[in-house]
Amino acid sequence: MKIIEKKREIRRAFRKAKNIFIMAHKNLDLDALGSSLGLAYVLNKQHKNCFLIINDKEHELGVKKVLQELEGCFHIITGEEISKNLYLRDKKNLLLILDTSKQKLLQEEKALDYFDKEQIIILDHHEIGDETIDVPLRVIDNEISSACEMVTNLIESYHIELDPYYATLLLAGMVLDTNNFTLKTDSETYYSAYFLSTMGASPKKVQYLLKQDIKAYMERQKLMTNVELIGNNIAIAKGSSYAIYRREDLAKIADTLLFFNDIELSFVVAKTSEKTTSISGRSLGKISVSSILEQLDGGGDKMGGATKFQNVPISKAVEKLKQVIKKEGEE
Ligand SMILES: [Mn+2]
Repeated sequence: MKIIEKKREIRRAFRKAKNIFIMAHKNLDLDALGSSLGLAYVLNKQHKNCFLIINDKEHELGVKKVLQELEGCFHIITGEEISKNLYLRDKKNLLLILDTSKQKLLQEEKALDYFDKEQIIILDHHEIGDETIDVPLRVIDNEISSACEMVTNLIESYHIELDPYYATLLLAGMVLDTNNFTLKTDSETYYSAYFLSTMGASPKKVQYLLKQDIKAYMERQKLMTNVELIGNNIAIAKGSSYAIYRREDLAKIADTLLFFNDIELSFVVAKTSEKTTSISGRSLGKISVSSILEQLDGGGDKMGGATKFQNVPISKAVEKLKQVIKKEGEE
């Protein structure tokens, strides 16, 4: 379902609410943050009290830059502070969930307790799963590039002048999730980018926000040098047992592997802590990542997913993964 089909209901819910809580997934990225701030900007203009729920203690580089630049501009609270910021009369609270639909991925899993189902709206571009939160008003469109594109569509329907800074943030989220307009990009994605550009979005600033740390890049490159191919379409990158990576980095490497000719499915197996071996998977869509990783106690959707093991060496994790891939291939 497309967001435009639900825009009336969504806007009506916004109109009725006084205090609006906005929350995205754990480990904020620029799509989660950009869509949250883009909406908060518009809702503030409609004289709503917006609260951004952020529990993350650490942020990736781009998110850190934005939060620093906007310090004091938004009301950011932790999950624990929800209750004291609720509007006390007439059910005028609203919870907006962006860029995920799964409870255990939320910044604050307990946030749902404070709201009736009718007071929760979900806007997400990942696939529906068993753990998807069931509320009457949700738009889960996994054809669209990003949460930022969804929010851009909604903002466009308001016919308001968007501040160039927020247009830039929304564009950054789209650039991130489409990997520079190479994945999940169609004419509507370009149209949204065009719209943001007319609002003053700056590609140069987007580039600045998405700039990576050279050391982290070098670490990732090391992982790219140890890649095993299964058939000609599945790539598995393996970390060395003494290097510890961030989970986001594994996902980024898996993304990068999909850029190579013939590769349809990619996995990265590496340590994410002394005792944890993690696997991150990505797919172009033909073979489902979740159907493989679920057999290894992980989760995700068709396009991407992850799992982790405690006290399992990398070689053993790779072996388990290969067994499941083989089994799936035979079916
Ligand atoms: Mn996203």
